Amino acid sequence: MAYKVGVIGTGAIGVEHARRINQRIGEASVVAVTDIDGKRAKEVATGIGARALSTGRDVIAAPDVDVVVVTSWGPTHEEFVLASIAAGKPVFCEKPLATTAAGCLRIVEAELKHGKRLVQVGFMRRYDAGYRALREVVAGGKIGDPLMVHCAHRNLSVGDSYTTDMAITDTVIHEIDVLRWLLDDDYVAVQVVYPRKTRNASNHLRDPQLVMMETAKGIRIDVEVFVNCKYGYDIQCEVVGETGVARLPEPPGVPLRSEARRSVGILVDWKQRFIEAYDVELQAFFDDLGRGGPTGPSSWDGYAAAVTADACVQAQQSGKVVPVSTRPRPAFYGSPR
Ligand code: NAI
Ligand code: ISE
Repeated sequence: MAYKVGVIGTGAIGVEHARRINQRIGEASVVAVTDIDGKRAKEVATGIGARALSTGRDVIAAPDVDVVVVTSWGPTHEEFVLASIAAGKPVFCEKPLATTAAGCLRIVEAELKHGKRLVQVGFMRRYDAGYRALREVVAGGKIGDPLMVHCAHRNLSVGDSYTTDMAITDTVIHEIDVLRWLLDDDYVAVQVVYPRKTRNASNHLRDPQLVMMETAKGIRIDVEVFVNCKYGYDIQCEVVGETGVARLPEPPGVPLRSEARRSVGILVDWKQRFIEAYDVELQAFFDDLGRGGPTGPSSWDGYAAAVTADACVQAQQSGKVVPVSTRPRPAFYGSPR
C-alpha cells in the first residue's frame, strides 16, 4: 500500500523525516505539511511537492492523509496524537510522546479505547545498530548479570531557549528509554546532582548534570548530560557486568596519523550520529502498518519514560532521591521485549 503522510512541524527533524519518507521509504510519500510558521511550511511543501495546510488539525482531518507524523514542539504532541487516534489514523510521534506522564496516560487510555495500536514514539536509539549489538551481548549473558551502567550524553551546544528541565525531558529521555529496553528492566528511583557549572551555559541553565537511576533489579545507572560540551556530539554507554564490560561501539571514523598525532574525528550533529537509526525506525513503522499496526516503541514506552522524566525533574528541584512508580503494564502492549 502507498501511504500518504501528513507532517506536523517542519523544523529540524520534521524536514529530515519528510525527506526520509520521500527518498528512503518506498511505500510512503508526504502529501501535506503544516507549521505555525506558515512561510516555512510553504517553503518545505513546495520543495517536496506537498501542500501546506493551516493547522495540525487540518492535516489530521485531510481525507488524503492516512498516516500522521508529529514533529512539532514537545508540548503540542499530546493534542495531535490524541486527534490522530480519534481519527483512527496511525501516528509516528517524535519524543517526548507528551511532556508529562499524565499526558502520556491520556494517550494510552485513548489507544486502549480504540482497541488497536496506532502510535509509535520516535525513540530511534532502539533501531541503532550499536545499541542493538550491545543489547545482544548483554541479553546473551556474555558479561554476566549487569550491575552498573555509565553513560554520557554530550551535545556541542544548545540555544538560549533550552532550560534545565529540558536536559531531562528532551535529552536524557533517550537514555531513559533505551536503557530500560537494553536492560529489560524498570526504574524504581532517581537522583540528580549538579557538578561545577560550565561557563558556556546560559544563566538559566544548569549544565552539566549527573542523573542517577536505580532499576528494579538493583542496577545503578549514571548519565552525565552535558549539552554545551563544545567538542562534539558524543554518546557513550558502558555496561559493567559480573564478568565483563560491554561498550556501545563508537561511530565509524578513519583513524588518522598525521602531524605527529593519531586521531579519529568526532561527529558534531545529532542528525548524523543516528542517521541510519532514523531510517530504520521509519521503515519499520511503515512495514508494521502493512502487517496490522506499529510494534515499535509504544505509547506505554512513552508513558514509562515520562514517569521517570517527571521524577528526574522533581529530583533536580529537591536534590533528593525520588521514587519512580509506574502503573501496571496493560496486556494490550505485550511483553516488554
Ligand atoms: P524545531 O524547533 O526545529 O522544530 C519544531 C517545529 O514545530 C518548528 O518549526 C515550530 O514552528 C513547529 N511547531 C510548533 N508548534 C506547532 C504547532 N502547534 N503546529 C505546527 N507546528 C508547530 O525542533 P526540532 O528539533 O525539530 O524538534 C521537534 C521535536 O522532535 C521535539 O519534540 C524534539 O524533542 C524531537 N526531536 C527528536 C530527535 C531525536 O533524536 N529523536 C532529534 C531532534 C528533535
Ligand atoms: C534533541 O531533541 C534530540 O533528541 C537529540 O537526540 C538529543 O541529543 C538532544 O539533546 C535533544 O535536544
